[in-house]
Amino acid sequence: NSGDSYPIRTLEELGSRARDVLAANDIGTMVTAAPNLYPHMWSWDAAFVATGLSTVSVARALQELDYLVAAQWKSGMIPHIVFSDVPGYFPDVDRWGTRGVAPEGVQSSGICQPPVHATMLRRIVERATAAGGEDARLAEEFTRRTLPHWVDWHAWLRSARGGDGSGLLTIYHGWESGMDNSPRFDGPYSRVQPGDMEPFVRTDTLKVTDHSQRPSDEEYGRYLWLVQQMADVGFDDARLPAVMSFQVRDVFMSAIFAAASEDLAVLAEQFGLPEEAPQLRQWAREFRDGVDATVDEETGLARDRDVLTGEWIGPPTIAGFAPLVSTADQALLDRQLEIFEGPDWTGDPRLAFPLPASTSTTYEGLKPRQYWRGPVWPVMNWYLAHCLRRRGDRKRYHQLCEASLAQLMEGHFGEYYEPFTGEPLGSMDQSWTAAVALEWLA
Ligand code: 2M8
Repeated sequence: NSGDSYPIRTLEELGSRARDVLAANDIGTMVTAAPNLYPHMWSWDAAFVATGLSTVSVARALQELDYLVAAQWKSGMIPHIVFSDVPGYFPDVDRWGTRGVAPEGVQSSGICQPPVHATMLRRIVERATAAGGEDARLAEEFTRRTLPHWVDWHAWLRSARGGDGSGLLTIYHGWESGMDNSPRFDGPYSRVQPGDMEPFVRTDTLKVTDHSQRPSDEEYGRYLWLVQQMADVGFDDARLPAVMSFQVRDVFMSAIFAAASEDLAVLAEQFGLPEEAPQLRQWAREFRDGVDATVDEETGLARDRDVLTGEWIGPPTIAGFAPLVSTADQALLDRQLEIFEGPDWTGDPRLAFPLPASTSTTYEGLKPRQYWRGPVWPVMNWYLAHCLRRRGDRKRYHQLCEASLAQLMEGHFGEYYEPFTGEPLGSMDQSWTAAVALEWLA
């Protein structure tokens, strides 16, 4: 897509380039997460991509969610990757070993990702309803038809991953959090000891040739070992707690679940499943409280918990702002916003743009070029801003919008950005970056 003039000069041009990126990554059945590095559908990427697409075509946006929902497992789990036939990504479906476990005809991974779907669907429905006509009709038809699937997805999360009374969801792989190598997981991963497994060759480092932007080989060994542990028990939810050597109560995913359960309750009331709403609202309350209870009095940030050691997880990462997504406690919200805008986060004067990095910029473990260890992620900026706007905070939405658009004008739709220089890193033409550019412009 790239065109030949960088940086982009006008917002119109930014929008048209973003649409080009999504069109170029559209292989018909799905919009792949990125053209080269990620030639498949990722669960939470697809939700963000759908909302971006809905600014162009509601029909195409719903098709994206439809394709994802068609891959739902019998248990209710929505898998984190739905594979296309494009080769070149590792681990592929064979390495996952999900054939025979995943539904007939579906090629998928065997883990999940953060449940942003209901929140994004609500956004699409609101946009389509405002537009009226055919868009409104399609959104209503889609929502009525797929609601039971989204409810099953939330019920699976609550029962298979969140039934221990903590009000937090447990993940069995860092990939489930979506923030793969965040320092949040260094402690839990340090206790994962890979045993005998098939050798493997990474493909990500063939594509992102500056390897310092990706996780290390040692980290990948642990990632693959966890896949092996799950495959050995046939991805049986009931057996995972006894075998997995990585188990973390993920605070950010839990906040997303709380917010999305509320959004799903609203959709259920509007589109023919009102009897599900009380249960969904109950889950929203339970997980909102679970998230609030993790906040460290001293730092004001929310924390994950290592299930296997019972320890709180300390590093100051963007996940610490989980209450911005879900809390109903005004004092907590105010404190979090003060930290968010303070010198350790968006108020750090060294930043290229006042946007939240994936770890605090004053954290000693900050790696400003490495994936989830420091770079700024455009998709996170928009998601957090969206959550603030939902609370009625238009001022902060507009501040984040202005900073994000300024960042994106460099024109590459990077997967992530160096916080101090604004250099695009990881994959270029990343779909969810283009999608949130369209949301900012909408
Ligand atoms: C990254 O994760 C995948 C594994 O799931 C990878 O590195 O191969 C993460 O940033 C994740 O959050 C994202 O959904 C995925 C696709 O963009 O890439």
